Amino acid sequence: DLVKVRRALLSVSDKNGLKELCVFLNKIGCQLVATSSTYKAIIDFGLPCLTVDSITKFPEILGGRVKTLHPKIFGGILAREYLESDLADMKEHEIEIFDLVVCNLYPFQEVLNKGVESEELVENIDIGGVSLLRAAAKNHASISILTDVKDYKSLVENIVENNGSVSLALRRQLAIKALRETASYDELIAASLESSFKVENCLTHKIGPVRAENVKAIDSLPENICLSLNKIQSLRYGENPHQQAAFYRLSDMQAHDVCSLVNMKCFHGKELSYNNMLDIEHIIRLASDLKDKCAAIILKHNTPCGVGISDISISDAYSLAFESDPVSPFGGIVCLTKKVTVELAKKLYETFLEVVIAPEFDNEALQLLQKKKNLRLATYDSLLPLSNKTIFTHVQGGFLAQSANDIVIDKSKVTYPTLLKPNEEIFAALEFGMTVVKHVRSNAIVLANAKQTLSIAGGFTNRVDAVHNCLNKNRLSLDNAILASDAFFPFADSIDIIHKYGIKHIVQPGGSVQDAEVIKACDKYGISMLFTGSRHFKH
Ligand code: 93A
Repeated sequence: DLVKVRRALLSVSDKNGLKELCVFLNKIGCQLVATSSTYKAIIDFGLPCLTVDSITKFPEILGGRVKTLHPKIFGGILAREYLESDLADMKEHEIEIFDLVVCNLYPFQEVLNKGVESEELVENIDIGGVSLLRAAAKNHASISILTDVKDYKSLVENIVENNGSVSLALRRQLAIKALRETASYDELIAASLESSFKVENCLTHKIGPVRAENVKAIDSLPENICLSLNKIQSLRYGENPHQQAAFYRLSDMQAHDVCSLVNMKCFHGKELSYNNMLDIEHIIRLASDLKDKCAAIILKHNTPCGVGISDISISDAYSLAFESDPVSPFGGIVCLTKKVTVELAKKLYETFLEVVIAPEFDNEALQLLQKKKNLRLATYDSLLPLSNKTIFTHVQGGFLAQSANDIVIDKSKVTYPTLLKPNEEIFAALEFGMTVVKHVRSNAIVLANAKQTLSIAGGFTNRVDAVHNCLNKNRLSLDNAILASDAFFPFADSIDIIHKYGIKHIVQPGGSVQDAEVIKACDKYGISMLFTGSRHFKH
């Protein structure tokens, strides 16, 4: 299981720690072979080294695009010393074995941070280095692969411990690390090219574990951003009349827009207020998640208070949204995903609303609604998908940034832990409930059926109070009602309450240490529960 380190290939962009490593390798009698600038550095350390060219008898070409891509190099990395036929090939073609590859890749992230042109960015896509990592990782039975400067020390210690050899355990760990590096490196390149070419990617692509979970997703947010803000307008006042306020917009909206205020045109009514703008931001995010449906959303104070979807008409969707909570819409805002008809306009006219936003308004509907001088009427061009967008939240002296919460339910993560499973109609209600609860301030609970919310409770500091509040204020029939929770139930106590109200279906992310207890309680009461695996905190 031990592999002696007799010959090493070095090709590193990051030269940190290189001297100490090479001094050590030289001391144990390991021959060093390196690509051009790595070779120069090693010679400058006063150590013996061979160039890759002297092995391949072929110069680096295309300005360095082809350096190590040669059978004399890759044969030496991929050969299995325990296989007769491999050894015969090596002999025939005069290829010598490498026992160690030290390679870190072109610093794509650093170049990206400098905000260079895409041509320079493309030049920093490493090809040979990625292949070196991949080949050495594949052949970890015979070779070690070092890619992170931080791991040089562990390798040296391992070699000392094993009298000049590397253990299989370490070679395996290094191989896994190298493969993770190539995966996240490629993900970063794909994401940056997608945003620099400013294309909306219409090809389906696999959302693998790298994209969903890898920390690189966070690393791919920029290191430095030069925010340039333009003052669009002064506002009458802020959240309260004694606060001053203005609306600023990023000058480069392409990279950062989140579909909100920016592509929305307010064409009638009083000037938009600070609170109107915040509410519009939040209602449009929820509308984006329902953009393929005929949906009506009523929202107050950043929180939806009624959501309806209909197969019949947009007017029907609004009635469904209004029905569950006819009190809260007073002074609220409404967003529709379809054209406002006269039938709907008549209903909207009956309530005091601050803003109505829709893709279009029927002429007759406009005539009626424009009679209300103060009511703001607005249109939007399109509801952009939330994916690949960065969301900024202000704090004093800075911003917090995160990528948009662009999933509702990731079907590959869904599990059915209870004895009873939901049928198709119930699944539709569970999906709808989860869509809405995602946009309610945590801790949030939503009661819904497949076409409307029945009750929405949010902003609670514990889950059981949210459950209580939601069930208690519901005034509609609970037939086929489902309960959606934005995060897991920490205890089974909420399930006891849910059962008392006769709810038979729950959707929640799961992931609590008490999940087993929660599942047991559901099974005891004949409740079906779906785990989505995706939490939707909204703070
Ligand atoms: O342009 S490459 O993709 N072509 C190659 O064949 C190749 N081989 C190694 N870049 C290649 N490398 C990379 O060069 C390594 O990943 C490393 O980052 C860098 C080291 O080159 P130098 O020693 O000249 O600085």
